[in-house]
Amino acid sequence: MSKVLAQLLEELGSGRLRVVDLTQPLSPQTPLLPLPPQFNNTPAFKIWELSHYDERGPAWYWNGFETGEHTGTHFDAPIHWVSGKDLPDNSVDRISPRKFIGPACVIDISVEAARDPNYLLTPERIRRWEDEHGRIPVGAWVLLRTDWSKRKDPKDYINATENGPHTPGLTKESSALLAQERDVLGIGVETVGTDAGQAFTFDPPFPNHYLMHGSGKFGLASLCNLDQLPAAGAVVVAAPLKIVGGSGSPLRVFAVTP
Ligand code: 23J
Ligand code: MN
Repeated sequence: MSKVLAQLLEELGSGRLRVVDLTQPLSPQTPLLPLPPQFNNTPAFKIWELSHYDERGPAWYWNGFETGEHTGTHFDAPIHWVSGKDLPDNSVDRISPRKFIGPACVIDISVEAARDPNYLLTPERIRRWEDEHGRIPVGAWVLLRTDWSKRKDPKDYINATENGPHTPGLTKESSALLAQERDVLGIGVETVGTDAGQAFTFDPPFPNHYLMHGSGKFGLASLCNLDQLPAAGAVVVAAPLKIVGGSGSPLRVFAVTP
């Protein structure tokens, strides 16, 4: 075995490296992105029992399930957005598995988001992170820590008023910087989608989706446990289901961290 792989297993075994689950539970109660009512919305997760060691299957338990591609903790592929529709290898089944693993850069805006639920990450805030931790490397996952996943009541998590949801996100200048000048794998967030709650009112609408996916970058939504990661030094593994032509998929996301 290669020396690094042997050392990886050794350090996982000894506890010098830890695996942190960044995935929220997937159930019919999982909160959903509320799009304006003129649009189709993603369906809730559904699950039904096929047998439970009974007459329907005496020695086995299993379920069927049905879900939206963008329900719960999920991956966004470039084909999800009109700006990425003609890019090569833009659906989940065609993405190289090499891109399912990359270093994590965790930008903590939890203080700003607690003060202002509509807070948007600025390029200045990104540059401040880089002054402290070094330049965001090519192929990194930029994870936006907002502590939003600690809002356990779906009402507080979605945080909607009569004019729509109020949740933090990125300015379009930040999305452009990360996609075009840093060549990241993508952006991961704790909120229900990778755009801010009010982003349907922005120009262009949902600018993070528009800019990221237009540059062939990915998204991860509804992450948790970002508070257990260092600002730099962890590695994220995020491998979506191989749905043929799929625009995204629910998935298990984890980080390996010192
Ligand atoms: C469709 C339209 C707007 C948004 C989204 C999907 C998502 O957040 C998503 O899950 O990709 S904001
Ligand atoms: Mn999505």
